[in-house]
Amino acid sequence: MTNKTIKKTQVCIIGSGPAGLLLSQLLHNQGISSIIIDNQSREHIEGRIRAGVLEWGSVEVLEEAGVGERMNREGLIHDGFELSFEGDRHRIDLKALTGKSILVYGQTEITHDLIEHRLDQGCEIVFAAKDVQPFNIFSDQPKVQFSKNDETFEISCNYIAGCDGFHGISRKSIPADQINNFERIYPFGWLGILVDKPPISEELIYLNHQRGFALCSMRSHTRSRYYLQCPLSDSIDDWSDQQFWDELKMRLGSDISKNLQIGESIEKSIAPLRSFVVEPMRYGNLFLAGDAAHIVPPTGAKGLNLAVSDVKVLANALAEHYHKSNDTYLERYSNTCLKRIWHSEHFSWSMSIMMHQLPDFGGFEKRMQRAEFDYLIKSETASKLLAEGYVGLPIEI
Ligand code: RFL
Ligand code: PHB
Repeated sequence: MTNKTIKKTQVCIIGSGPAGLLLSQLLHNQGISSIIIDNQSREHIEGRIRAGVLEWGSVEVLEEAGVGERMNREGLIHDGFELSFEGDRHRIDLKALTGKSILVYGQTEITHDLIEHRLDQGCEIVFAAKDVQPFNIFSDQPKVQFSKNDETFEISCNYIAGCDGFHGISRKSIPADQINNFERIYPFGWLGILVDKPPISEELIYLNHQRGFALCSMRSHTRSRYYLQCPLSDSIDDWSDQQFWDELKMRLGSDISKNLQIGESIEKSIAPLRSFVVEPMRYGNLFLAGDAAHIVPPTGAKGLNLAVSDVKVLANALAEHYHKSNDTYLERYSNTCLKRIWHSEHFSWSMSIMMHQLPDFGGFEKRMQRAEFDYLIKSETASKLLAEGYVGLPIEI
């Protein structure tokens, strides 16, 4: 028989992305213990380039969690963004239309800040764990087993939080007949590039050109992030930096691209676009949160923000359980989250459809896209609707 090291905690968290780390931090602030297990190394996790835009509601949760110091110092407040459609430009004034702004601060930085905080406070984060497996999910003593350096470990807990992203093990551990999946896969991807050059513009630009979608974003005043819609069959080897810049310039047009500063890429990657939701987000004592439960296409910048709102709801529900023996919040966790999730799913889906070139779109559908854009220009009500979706609904717990 092989030896097993057994540990105990109140909440075992699978996944050390923003959802898992922030949940652990919010629980710690409520005096609730957790252990985090991830199958990737710390270097890999801290090196991933992902989201860049935070809703104000997310900023407030991160501040409340105690990890807002660097974010508030280095993050860039944006009061609006720009849409460009076949060369016609329209600014969405978020501040004037909704009273709210967004914060440009990289997910990479949030993850780094959270890992530092959690380790400083003595939280156990197991990186590079192998064969992570939740079991006894339906009992009042669920467990998570994994191995590391040829040793086997078992974490015994009250609850498991499945924060292990779309490809994680948590959702897959739920019997298929106990959940419903809703999915749409888009017939294109986003090719992203990171470059140490000042951004092309002070605000983000989302652009639909007949050659495809493009996005001009940033991480700071000296670091820019650009995306191009590309065929799913492309690989990053098909795109030299020069090819990327040439294609971006064509889509931006001379008016916008005159401010483009190009350079050698420091990261390049292709991401597929998907909409996905699982219902419900709970099975026994396993709670799913973040990308483990839902995916949005990145066009609306919602994925990270949904991860933040899920774990805010979950941390509150667990605090009600531990401190007030009140389980009503845990019971309604899935329904509470799904309302906000479906709103963001709809927003991300509709913004994606308006701003991309879809291979099966003919003349009729293209005129529908144009009509939607023209309506945004003409109608403050239409712009306000888009602005409200972009800054995000309030987080209700
Ligand atoms: P993550 O970040 O994927 O973290 C999951 C963690 O689980 C680990 N893991 C496992 N651990 C143990 N056992 C297993 N079997 C495991 N399998 C996986 C992984 O190693 C990882 O550490 O999920 P989380 O925490 O739910 O966070 C979600 C966000 O990462 C995601 O929604 C956003 O990045 C999406 N997103 C954006 N969201 C925004 O809100 N604003 C944006 O501007 C934005 N831009 C983007 C994006 C996502 C993009 N890509 C790469 C798809 C731009 C892009 C290009
Ligand atoms: C990013 O900067 O990575 C980014 C910004 C806005 C989006 C998606 C990604 O909608």
